[in-house]
Amino acid sequence: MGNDDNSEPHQNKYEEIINLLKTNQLKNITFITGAGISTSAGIPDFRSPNGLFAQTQKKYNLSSPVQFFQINLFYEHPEYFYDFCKNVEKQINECKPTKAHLFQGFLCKKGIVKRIFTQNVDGLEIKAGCPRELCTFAHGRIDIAGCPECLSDYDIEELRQKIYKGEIAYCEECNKPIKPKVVFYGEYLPSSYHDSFDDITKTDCAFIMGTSLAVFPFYRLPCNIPKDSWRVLINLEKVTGAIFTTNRLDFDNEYKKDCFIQGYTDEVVQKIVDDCEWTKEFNEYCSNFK
Ligand code: CNA
Repeated sequence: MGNDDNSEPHQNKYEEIINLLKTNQLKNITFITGAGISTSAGIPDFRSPNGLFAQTQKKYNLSSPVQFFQINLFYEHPEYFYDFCKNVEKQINECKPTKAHLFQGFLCKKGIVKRIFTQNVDGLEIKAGCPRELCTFAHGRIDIAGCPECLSDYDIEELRQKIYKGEIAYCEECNKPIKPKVVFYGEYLPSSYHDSFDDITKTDCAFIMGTSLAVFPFYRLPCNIPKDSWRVLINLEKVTGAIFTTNRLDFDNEYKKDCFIQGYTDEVVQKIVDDCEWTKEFNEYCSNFK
């Protein structure tokens, strides 16, 4: 774990957050997460050099990296995504939660989590013991299925069988191809995202972990956190999200409660746990999910 800004104000901010956690002064924590928290479980992210964008663009000879996840391409060539699912869906279902997921579950158990907003579709939050009602899967889930056009539900087991047989499932209502309910570019976010959005304005500390904050409208979430609340980014690189908005992340301003901790999410959350002197308690929590 390192930091490209080792200045005193930065270290002071980190120590203040640890002190607030240790003394139970943060009671409405929000998590804002992305694919980076699941890479150590074996699930590639989108934008890293060996991520899914690079893999799919090459395999399907696409003109742009995001094209594979465009809804129009899916309607034209559902077989591409079915082929992709055949390879990754089973693998994702067998993955275990990472330390970053378990940290979220651990804080939920402490009763200090307001909400978990994730862009991830792997559902590892649930496997880490985070209560379903606290989780907002902003980009859907891979383990439920439906029609992207009329939104009617479809049995995921039936879809899995079709995928493995190399057949396409079509909606009985509108004849569009069925897919797992993961949100593609060009699709609306689930209503649960809008229903829980207000929780972001009630957070006293947000941990933003493993995301490039590049996907609209999710990247706006940090901007809606109250100005007197903490925003802690734990990521391999510094990102600031939405460009044309007010209240952007600004780690270099010593007067703002924005703190960047550069590193692998699993290592950083372990350091936070250790610095809070929660190590034994956290290990006990994690041992339930081996
Ligand atoms: P992204 O754009 O690929 O960004 C990932 C970010 O995490 C980058 O800044 C990386 O540097 C960083 N990162 C990678 N590994 C680590 C690590 N171990 N520790 C710390 N930082 C790390 O992915 P986003 O989530 O920002 O983009 C949103 C997309 C990705 C959503 O639509 C997701 O549905 C989609 N996605 C989800 C999964 C999943 O469910 N696990 C996997 C791949 C893509």
